[in-house]
Amino acid sequence: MAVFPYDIHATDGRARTGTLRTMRGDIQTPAFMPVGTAATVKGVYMDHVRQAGADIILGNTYHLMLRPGAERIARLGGLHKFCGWDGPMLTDSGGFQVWSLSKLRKMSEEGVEFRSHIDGSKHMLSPERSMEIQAELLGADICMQFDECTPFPATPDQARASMELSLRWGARSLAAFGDRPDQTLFAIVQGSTYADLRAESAQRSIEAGGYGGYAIGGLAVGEGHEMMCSVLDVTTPHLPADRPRYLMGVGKPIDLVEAVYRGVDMFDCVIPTRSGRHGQVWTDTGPYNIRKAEFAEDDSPLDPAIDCPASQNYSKAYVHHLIRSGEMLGQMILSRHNIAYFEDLMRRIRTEITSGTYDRFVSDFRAAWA
Ligand code: PRF
Repeated sequence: MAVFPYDIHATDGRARTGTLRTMRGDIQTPAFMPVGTAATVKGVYMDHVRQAGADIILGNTYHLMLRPGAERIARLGGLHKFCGWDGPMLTDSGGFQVWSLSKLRKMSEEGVEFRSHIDGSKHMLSPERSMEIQAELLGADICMQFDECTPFPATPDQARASMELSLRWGARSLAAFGDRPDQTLFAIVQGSTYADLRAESAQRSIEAGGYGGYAIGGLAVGEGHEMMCSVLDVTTPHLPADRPRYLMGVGKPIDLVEAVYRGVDMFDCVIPTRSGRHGQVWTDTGPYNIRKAEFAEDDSPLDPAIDCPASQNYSKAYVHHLIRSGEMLGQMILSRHNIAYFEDLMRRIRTEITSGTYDRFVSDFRAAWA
């Protein structure tokens, strides 16, 4: 398989900034990937996702295999053509979404049998089927190994058994992925909150050989911000310095700032679009809700500092009115603004690392957030 070139331009403490070069274009890191679960970044045109500064988006095996079906997307020319995003795309392998969304799961060494959360129909995911869907049928540029996201809390024995299963599924994912010169496969490090297991999971994934990057899974599952930071502290030092590191399903702006500080390069999260649909506006001091009465006659733009039409061209009063009226344009404006805010934050993070001033940026950000 391909191992995409990853040039690290600057480091500052453990933080790094670089460029991951895929066949469909470059990804500037640290990078935030908007989530396009159902072949759409909900409520935002792909042009606008790109304009907001996203280099890569994420798609989901689980949702797409159920609807419209992975084979159908393949017949229609693959996921990029289907949804109109011609840049790099990463797909998650499906296990985590089965675990969080479907009922009647049956886990075995082979994989997971489950019923669709949409119509109750029966399906199966295994490392082999997940690789077929991600690499062959959807055509993702970056595919994820099939894994089990260890629930929190887990005893050391439960965490080890789950980690061992993910390592076996990782080996099967590697074998099934095969020889794909234009696509790459990332490992997923598990091990719950245990430093020794995180180190072992990283080490054995590296020894398995050939992964193009390393994800950190099993976090943001209820352990809390402080614990997540402690787990990152004991995990990133065991990952290869020359490969991208991806913290799955994270997070709020403060989580991104703290994770970059600990050496993470890539993130994905539904927060900008999901919370936008509920009226939330993200800023450096945290989110606020535009529904609040105090914005009813506030004629100022959402955020004049963000270079995005949604942030600059509509007043808080107008978006307040749209959201209160249940108008879909309100949700679209906020989703677009929030993505632009997250992408702007990543740009600022990259600039600060390049300047060697990331420490200072982190202290200021923590103070403003608190
Ligand atoms: N594994 C996979 N996808 C994920 C996770 C994981 O552990 C998480 C954990 N927050 C989010 N998405 N495959």
